[in-house]
Amino acid sequence: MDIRENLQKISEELKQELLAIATVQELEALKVKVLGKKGSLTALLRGMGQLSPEERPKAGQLINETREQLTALLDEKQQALALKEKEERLLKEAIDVTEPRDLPQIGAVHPMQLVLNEVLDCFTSMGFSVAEGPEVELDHYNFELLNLPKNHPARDAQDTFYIDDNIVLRTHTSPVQARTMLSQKPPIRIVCPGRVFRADEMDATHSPVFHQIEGLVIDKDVTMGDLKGTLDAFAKRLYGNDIEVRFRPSFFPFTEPSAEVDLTCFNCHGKGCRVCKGTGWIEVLGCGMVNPKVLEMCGIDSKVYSGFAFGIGLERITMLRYGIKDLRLLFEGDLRFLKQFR
Ligand code: 2NM
Repeated sequence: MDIRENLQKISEELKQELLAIATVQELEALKVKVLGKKGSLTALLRGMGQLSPEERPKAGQLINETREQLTALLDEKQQALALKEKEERLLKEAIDVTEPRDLPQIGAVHPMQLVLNEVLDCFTSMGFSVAEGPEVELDHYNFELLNLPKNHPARDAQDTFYIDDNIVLRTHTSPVQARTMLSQKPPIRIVCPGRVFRADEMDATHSPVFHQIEGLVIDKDVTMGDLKGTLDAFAKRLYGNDIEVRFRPSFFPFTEPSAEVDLTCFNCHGKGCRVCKGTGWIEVLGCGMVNPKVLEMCGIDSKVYSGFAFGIGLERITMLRYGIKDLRLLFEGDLRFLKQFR
């Protein structure tokens, strides 16, 4: 057969087959079939050996021209296919940015933080500063300096988390006050908020981790009257002017005399109900005049200076403030609970 006819035939066939090709792989196979080592066009090139020397240049030229044309056609198709495949892939991978999704849950300031902020505002506006200290504390500061001698029941391993013989998790924030008395000269007016630890079971009213705000005032001529006035102002600021404050005699090793302070029940306003166990009162804090022994151990001359101190349970006053009946709600971080304080 004439070379020209052969080339024509190969050309036509390729063009025909190109129309049916839909993927890059199919195209690759076609390319091999025509232009590859064993391809039809390559076979023509090989067959040139049988032509006469005069015919050869012309035939070679024709074959190469066809080869270039076919390569161009294949390349064109290759590009069209690549574009099509890319478009399909992009379409498949497309993200619908208008699709609704689960939004991250947004929390709220914790009710204890809200109450703490109010308490700190209250005391700083009366001239107190805020002092903080370590949660892991030496026995010396947590107990010894506070007139809690070695055999006192509050030091019992049942209540205290011991790290070793000399180191405990603080059971109150009073060691911050002991440290302050040792490092500062009177007058002293501080409140000490913080986390404290007691080896308790967790229930509706107890937790092994809880929070206190303790206060300390040391100056010349500080009296029980100053203590009562300060705590009265605190109670009214937090719970309103209608609240009544009751001082009951009590005992603490670090204060003498000592008192416990009750507020009228938020639930029944003094009539007596389940929340206040029928008494009409809820206990919120302990206080007293700082024991002269404590002043002396902390380097303060008890003949010149006197002072008062108090300890408030933050969980308790938060529950009172918002009518929360179970302590555990304050620790669980349940957003359904927290969102109510936004
Ligand atoms: C309370 C009750 C009564 C108190 C005493 C002291 C210190 F360090 F000055 F001696 N700080 N806190 C105190 C007094 C704490 O908590 C119920």
